Amino acid sequence: MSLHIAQLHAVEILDSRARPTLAVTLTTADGTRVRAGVPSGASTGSREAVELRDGDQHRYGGQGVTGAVAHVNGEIAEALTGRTFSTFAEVDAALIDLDGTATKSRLGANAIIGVSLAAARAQAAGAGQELWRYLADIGETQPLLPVPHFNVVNGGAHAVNDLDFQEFMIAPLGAPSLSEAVRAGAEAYARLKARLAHEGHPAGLGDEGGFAPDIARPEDVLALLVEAITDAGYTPGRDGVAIALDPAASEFRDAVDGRYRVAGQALTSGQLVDRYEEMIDRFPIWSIEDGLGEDDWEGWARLTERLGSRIQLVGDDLFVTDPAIIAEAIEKKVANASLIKVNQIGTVTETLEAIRVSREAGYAQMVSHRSGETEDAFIADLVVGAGCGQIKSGAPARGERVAKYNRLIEIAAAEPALPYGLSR
Ligand code: 2PG
Ligand code: MG
Repeated sequence: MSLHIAQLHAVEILDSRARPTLAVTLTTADGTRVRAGVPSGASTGSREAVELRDGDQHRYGGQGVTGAVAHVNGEIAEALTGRTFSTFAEVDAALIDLDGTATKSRLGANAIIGVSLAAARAQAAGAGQELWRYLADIGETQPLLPVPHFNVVNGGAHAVNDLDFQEFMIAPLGAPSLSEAVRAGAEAYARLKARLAHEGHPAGLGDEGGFAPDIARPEDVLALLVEAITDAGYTPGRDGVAIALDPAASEFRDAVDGRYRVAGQALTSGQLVDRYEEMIDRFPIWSIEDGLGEDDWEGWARLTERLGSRIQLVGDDLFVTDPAIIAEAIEKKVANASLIKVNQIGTVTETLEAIRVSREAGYAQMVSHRSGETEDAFIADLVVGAGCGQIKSGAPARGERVAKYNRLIEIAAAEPALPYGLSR
C-alpha cells in the first residue's frame, strides 16, 4: 500500500500545560485526511531529539513553535508532497535525510514527529486498517492490550510541591481485563482524593493529573497509596494493584557533588539504592523508572545487580528511546526495561526499532505519554500494535490523559479476542 502525500499542513496549538505545540494535518491523493498532535516533555533527557522552540521572549515566554510549524509548511511539505512512498518508513527516512543532523535539531524533532505520526496514520487509513493493526503488521508483532499505569501523585518537575519524586503510579497487575484495570485505577484515584482531603492536603493537581500534596517523604506517599488501594477494595501487590515509581532522579541529582537530594537529605548513589531496597521491602512496588540519574551509569549497573531480579528497572532519561543507547545498556547490563516515547527519538520507525531492540534482549517495554500532551491517542494504538504490554498515560483524569485509556477501552471492546496483560 503506497502513500501519496497531497498536502501537509501544521499549525501552532496548545498542549495540556498551556504551552505551544504542533498539530499536523496530512491529506493523501485520494482525499483521506488525518491529523497528529505532538507531545512535549518537562523532565527531558539530555540526549533526546531536539524540540525546536522559537526563543522569542515576547511570545509564550520563548516557547513558541512557529519556526517548527514553518518547517513543516515550507521545507518538509516541499520535499514530501507529490511524492509516492511505498511505506511510511520511507517517509521517516526522507525526514531524517532532509534534517541532516543526528539530533533532528535543524528542522526540529517536534516538526518531524508530527509528520511521522500523521504519515503512519495515513498509511493505516489507506490500508483500511485500524492503526494498531497496521503497526502490528509492519512490526511483525503480536497485538496485546497493555496494563495501564496511572500516575496518581505528582511531584518533581510536574508539580509545585515539596515532593522530589516525580511520579507515583498504580498498576492493576492482577486485573483480569483492560476495562477492570481502568476501573481499579479510577476507583483507587477517587479513594486517594478522599483520603488526601480527609488529611487536610490541598486538592491541587500536577501536570499529569495526579494529586500534588505537600508531602516530602516518598515513603509517606507510598503509605497513602496502599491505604487508597485497600479503601477501594483491592489487594495491594502484584495479585491486585501494585505500585510503580518514576523518581526521575536526574532532576534531583546535584550536578556538582553527584548526590541525590531527597526530602532534605543528600544521598550518594549507593545510599539511594539502599533506600529503594527498603521501600520495596515495605511497599508493593513492582517497577522503578529512572531511579538514578542519566549520567550515573555505574550506579545504574549496581542498581540493576542489586534489584533487577526483584523489580522492573526502566530507563527513560537514560535511554531516550534511542536504539543505540538501549543496545549499549543491554551490553552493560543496565536496567531491564525501556520507556518508549515517540518524540524522544523523533520518528515512528525509530520508535519501533527501540521496541524491537529491547524485546530481543528480554527488556520489557513501557509506552509513555509526555507531561505536555494533546488529545491525540496515537500511543494507545502503538502499545497495542507493538504488543508492549505496559503503558503510562498519567492519571485516570483529565482529557488528554484519558484519551489514551479510552482509546484502549474502545479497542478492547471492538476486539474481544485481543489478549490483555504484561508482555512475556
Ligand atoms: C517521564 C515523563 C512522562 P516528561 O519522565 O517519564 O511521565 O515526563 O514528559 O516531563 O519528561
Ligand atoms: Mg520518566
